[in-house]
Order: sequence, then C-alpha cells, then structure tokens
Amino acid sequence: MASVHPVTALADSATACAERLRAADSVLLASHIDADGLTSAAIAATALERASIPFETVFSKQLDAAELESIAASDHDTVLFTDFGSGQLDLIAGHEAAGDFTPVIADHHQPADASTEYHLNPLLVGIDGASELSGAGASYVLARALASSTQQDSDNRDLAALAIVGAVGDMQAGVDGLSGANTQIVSEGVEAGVIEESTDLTLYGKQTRPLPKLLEYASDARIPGISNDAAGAIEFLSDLDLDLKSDGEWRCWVDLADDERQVLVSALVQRAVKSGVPASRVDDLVGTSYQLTREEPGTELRDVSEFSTLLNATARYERADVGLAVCLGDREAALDRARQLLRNHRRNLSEGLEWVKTEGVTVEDNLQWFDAGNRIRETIVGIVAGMAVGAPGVRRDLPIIAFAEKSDSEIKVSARGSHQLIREGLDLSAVMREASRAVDGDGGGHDVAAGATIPAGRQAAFVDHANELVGEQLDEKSN
Ligand SMILES: [Mn+2]
Repeated sequence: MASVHPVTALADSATACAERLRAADSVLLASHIDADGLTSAAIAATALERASIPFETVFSKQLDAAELESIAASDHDTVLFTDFGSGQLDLIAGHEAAGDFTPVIADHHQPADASTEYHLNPLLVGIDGASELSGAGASYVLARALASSTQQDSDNRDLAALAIVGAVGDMQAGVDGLSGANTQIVSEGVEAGVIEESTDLTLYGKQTRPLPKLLEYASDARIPGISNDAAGAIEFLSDLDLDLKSDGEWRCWVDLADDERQVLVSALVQRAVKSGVPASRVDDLVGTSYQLTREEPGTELRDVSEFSTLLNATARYERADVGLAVCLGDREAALDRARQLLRNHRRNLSEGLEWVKTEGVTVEDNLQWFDAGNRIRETIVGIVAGMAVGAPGVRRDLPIIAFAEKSDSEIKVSARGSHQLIREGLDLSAVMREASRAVDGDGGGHDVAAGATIPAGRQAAFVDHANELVGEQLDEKSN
C-alpha cells in the first residue's frame, strides 16, 4: 500500500487521533452544518464504520458552551469533532480536564488558546486552513490513518471524492482549481478512480442546467447581452452552427461532444472580448473543474460544485440529516428531498432579490443598506445582499449591509464587499465586530463577507457606526 498519509506534515497527529479512536468504547461524532461539515461527517462516519468503531452523529450550527454541555452529557467516552472544535478548544479542554470526554479534533479553523493531545489541524503545521485544506480534508487525512491502523479491506481513498466536495463548498477552489494539501487529496482520488480533473468551462451548472440557463445565470461572467439576459442567451446559442436541442429541449453542457464544447467556448470568449469584458474575466471562463466519476452524469452529484451547493441547501434549512444521507449514498428519498430543498432555496433567493430590487437600498456616504424585516430569511439575507450588488440602484463601489429579523428581539446583520474595496482597505470583519458591539451586539467574519447580531431597534445606530468605520478604513489606506 502506498503512503497512508496524503499530507505528510499531518502524519503524526493523524496517527495519534486514529489510535485514540481505535481505543474508544464509543464515539460521538459532532460536526458543523454546512457542505464542508456534512462531508467531514460523512467521511468520518464511513471511516469509523469500516473500522468497526461504534459511534453516533450529531450536528450543530455553532459549537458554543450550551452545545458542549449537551455533548458532555451524552455517554460517549470520546468525542470526534469535525470542521469545528479548534476554535472552541478552550471550552473543550475544560470538559476534558473535568473528565467528561476525550476530544479528538479534525478541523481547519484557527485554534483557540489551549491545547489537547488529539488535534489534527493544518494550521498547527504551517498549512493554510483557509485555502489549502478544509474540514473534510482534515477528516480525510484522519480516515486514511484509520484505515491503515485497522484490518479492513478499504484504504478509504474513495472518500477523497467527499473531501473535494467539502473543500469546494468552503470556497477553497479558484479558477485554476484547488491548491496546496488539497491537490494531494485530488491525486489520491484520481488514482482511486473516484475523481476526474479537467480543464473546462467554469460556469456553474454544467451537469444540470439547460444551455440557455447555464449562460443566463452565470452572472459572475457579466457578459453583456448574455448574463442575466434570457432572450440574449437563447439568441447567442441559436446563432451558433450547432444542434443544441434534442427532442425540442435544450441540451446541457454535459451532453455536448468535445468539438461542440470547443465551438461554444470560443464563440463565448469572442463575444466577451468583443463586448469589452476585461481580459482577466474572459480568462476565468475556462478553468479546472472536478467530476465525481462514480456519480451519474447529468446529476448534481457528478459535478463537485453542484454537489456542494446541494449540500448547502440542506444545511441552510437545518436538514443536516438529508445532506448526510446523500453523502453516505442515499440516491432515493434523501436525494429527492435535497433537490426539493435546493429548489425552495433558489425560489427564496429570487423572491428576496426581487424584494430588494423593488424596495431599493439607502445609500450613505460610505455604504448602502436595506432592512428586510421578516421578508427575507435571516439565513439567506447575506447571499441576497451579494446578489443585489450591480442591480439597478445598487452600487458596486460601496459595501452593502442587510438587516433581517432573527427573532422578536434580535436582528441579523450581513455585510458584503468587493475585492476592489478590500484592496482599498475595507475590512468588514472589523466593521461588523465594532459597530455591533457599539449597539450591544456582536459579530465578525471575513474582510469581504461578515455578519453580526444586534438587538432589535438598533439598526439606525448600527448604520451610523458602520458608515463611520468604513469611512475611516478607506481613508487610512488612501492617505
Ligand atoms: Mn470548513
């Protein structure tokens, strides 16, 4: 058998974690609810099952003190945390010291200030957890170590497929695909015959969207007369010398032969160049994509990015059970349910977007905002805010802040910026944290996308603080 450690730097911690799990009486597997967390759990669950280690699975949106209390109250001697745990290490270490359970952690988030023995995290060995290894990747490294320390048939390399879905779900892939430790997992998946890597059109929906929808919905490409333009997309396709319909229905990208794909790509590139789309965005039309070779062509599961979107749709509506079942191979009831959740999610997004377009945004000196009240779910208001940028009346050169009711007493705040604004000094993570704390709330996140929760009725004061903070950040950088 080839090396069992796809990421050599993590070999020692993976081996130690695997040994601890082997010695457990029973394991509670606790994982985060999102595409990366669901795939992390599916990888860990499959590996534990194959190693004949008894376990139960629980999911959580946020691993806080209350959640850890309930985990501690279950009677498992060992708790395996995947895609979270590192950031809550201080709390977890407290439970460990109290003898509640032995923690084993496979995560890629920034560790809190504490330490524990069985801790597998790329950041501890100088690997970037934001771009080079996901929670699912860390779980995969653990799964490979578990296979090698048990008498079992599988070497768990087939689980690389789910690890890649998790990494892509956590936005670790660029136009040129995955990088760093992730590429070692891709290689193992290719060797195991579960992953295929190819250079292809980068637009989302190659497996499941009829060609006009594939082009129309590719809003990132921003090709005038095609993106966000149903009639324009159909006209563009009809003008090509290709037979793109079958039985009167538009075909999907996946149905096209190589030569047909080439004709379409070059026509699209030509059209983009002619319409004045910047060269960098034209280049981004083609890049690296990953397919799961054991999945049915023409399904969401065949394409890694469509698979991760399907999982996120289950997670966003708190149906981790559905997402996990799909990851574990349910292609009947769970897959149907997941598809239903995704349709529902898309409907919610487009209704939310229509609402913002109708109501408009309020523009301040340094930001723009809208308050959706209970018209847009708080779990999707951030995505809707991001989608609204560029719509008539919504500016690209200002960050956007969105409010939505979380409960009677709490308001969810979501903020989105652009990479251009980040280069100019914007850090929405700091803005959300400081502005929310100024109104008795709390928040944080990333420079380009962040969130907060504030008490109801404090929106106006929050906008004032945020407006001022953004102004300071952009000023400081330009001076
Ligand atoms: Mn993750």
